[in-house]
Parts: sequence; C-alpha cells; structure tokens
Amino acid sequence: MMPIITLLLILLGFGMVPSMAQQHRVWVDTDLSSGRPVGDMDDALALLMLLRDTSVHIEGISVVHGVRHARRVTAKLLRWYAPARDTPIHRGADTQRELGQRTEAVNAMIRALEKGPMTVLALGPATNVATVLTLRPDLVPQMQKVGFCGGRWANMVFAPDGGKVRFSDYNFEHDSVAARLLLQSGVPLLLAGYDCSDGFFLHRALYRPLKGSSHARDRWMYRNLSRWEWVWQHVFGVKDGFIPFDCSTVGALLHPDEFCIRADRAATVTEGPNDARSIVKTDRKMFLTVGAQGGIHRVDHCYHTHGIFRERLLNALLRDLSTDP
Ligand SMILES: [Ca+2]
Repeated sequence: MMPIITLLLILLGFGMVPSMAQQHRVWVDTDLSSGRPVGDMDDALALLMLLRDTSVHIEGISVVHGVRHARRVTAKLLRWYAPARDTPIHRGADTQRELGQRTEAVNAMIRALEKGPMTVLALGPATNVATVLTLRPDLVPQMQKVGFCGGRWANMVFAPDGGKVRFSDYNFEHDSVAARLLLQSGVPLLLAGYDCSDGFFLHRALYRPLKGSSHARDRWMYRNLSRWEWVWQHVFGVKDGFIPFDCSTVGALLHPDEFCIRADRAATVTEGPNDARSIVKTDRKMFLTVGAQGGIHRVDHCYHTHGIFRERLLNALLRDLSTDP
C-alpha cells in the first residue's frame, strides 16, 4: 500500500514535475536571517516550500537589508534543497537609504523581467523591488503580481496569542517609502502580512520528527526552528509556537484557494499613534492600511490561512522523512 505521506505529496502536487515552460517564474526578495546563532525562520521555510514546489521556477534570489549572513545561509539552503539548480543570489540594498540606487540585485531583477513576466515575492523591506519599479516603470506590466509580507486591515493590532509583545509591521516600517512606491506603481499587489498569519502557528510537536532524521538539513531545520520557538516563548511570551509569516505570503500568491483574500480593496500609507511600543520607541509611526477611509490605491488583501496550507507546509518540511531508511 502506498505510504500516506507519499499519497499526500502527490495530492499536493509534489510528485509531478512540469517542464520549465510550464513553471511559474518567481523572483524571491528576502531578508533571510535563519541561524547564527538564532534568527527568524520565516524566510527559510518559505524558500524551502518554493524549492520543493515543482510548479515553481525561481529566476533569482535577492537579499535586502536588515540581516547578516543572508547570502551564506541562502546558499546553504540551495545546496541542500536544490543542488541540481543554479539559482543565483544577488546582493541588494544594504540600507533603506539606497532606495532608488542600482545594485547587483536591482540589475539582476531588471534582466529577469526583461526576459518575461514573473511574480515577485517581497519577503523583506521593499527597497529592492521598489527601486526596480522606480528605475524601470516600463517593466510594471512584466510583474504579474507582487506578494508583499506587510500591511494590515484597519485597526488590526499585531498581538499574537495575546502575548506580551505587540509586533510592528517590520517589512513595511523598515522602508515605508518603498512600500508607498509599490502602491503608487500600479503593479498588482497582494498584501499578505500579519493578518493572514494571525493564529497560524507552528510548534515543536509538528516538526519534532526532523530531530531524528538521517539528513543533516532536517536536523539543522529542527535546531533552528526550536531556537526560534524558544524566542517566541521566552521573549515574546507566546506559548503556542511561532508564526511563519513569509510562508503565508508565498502560499497566498501561489495557492490562493488555501487562503481568504479580499480582492481590489483600497489601501493607503498614513501616520498614526504607535501601537507597538515594546518594539518601536517613537510616539507615532507609519501604517500601511487596507480598508481605511482615504485609500486611493487598490490591492488584494489576505486575511486568513486555512488548515490545508499547514499540511502543505508540513509536507514540504517533513518530506525527507518519507525517504529515510
Ligand atoms: Ca522575511
């Protein structure tokens, strides 16, 4: 009888390999910071999902500011999960002050867009992506969609699990000018940030099987997922695990049936009273808000992740175990 995990992989599309012409061209702009000694695991899990999704061809990966070791860890993940592919990694802006400046990442993203339409996943501050749109507005039609891990429904507070910490809208707030440029560019934009992930937790019981895997990459994942969960528990005061925010951004764009998405809603960038003082120390800060009065730009907004997507993520994460002796 076929093992149930193999059956699930086939049902979820992991068992079929389309030709490159059939694959979805994707660019990943990331602030991956996993490991060394502890960092968030969102981008790493999102990249793992993309690398294990045979319907996707990653044209390139660009690194955006705010993290250290991103290129080294990204290269490690590519060696582990896609050794046969030659996926380039490009250095982008080192700070948000480089918005509008040409970088290796900007030039590479422009070349990829000149080759044909593609989807862009903005999993960190939007500096690199906004620079491309600013320097080459003629390429807006080539961006089929930009998925940005940021933004919120009006008055949404980022307080996971009633924990003691209220999160900021990190990617947006670390370059709100770039996010505003994304809105103004007219590019089809899907905002899939905190709102869609609120309540979407991963916890150790779900990924513990990695600990005993014969694959070094699985054990690395287990160690770093555990450390990140420890931070959520002991620093953020959250008991239910951690939220892998970037994964929902990837999923909402590639598998929208597994999410709740409001289409074509008004969005705006405004300043207001700071609602995350444990993270940001100013009295006021910027907000990227959907559904508020005064919004003039149109976006799609993801606000819920269905349980089937958790199965998709876990199947990608635990896939090696099905081939363990
Ligand atoms: Ca990220």
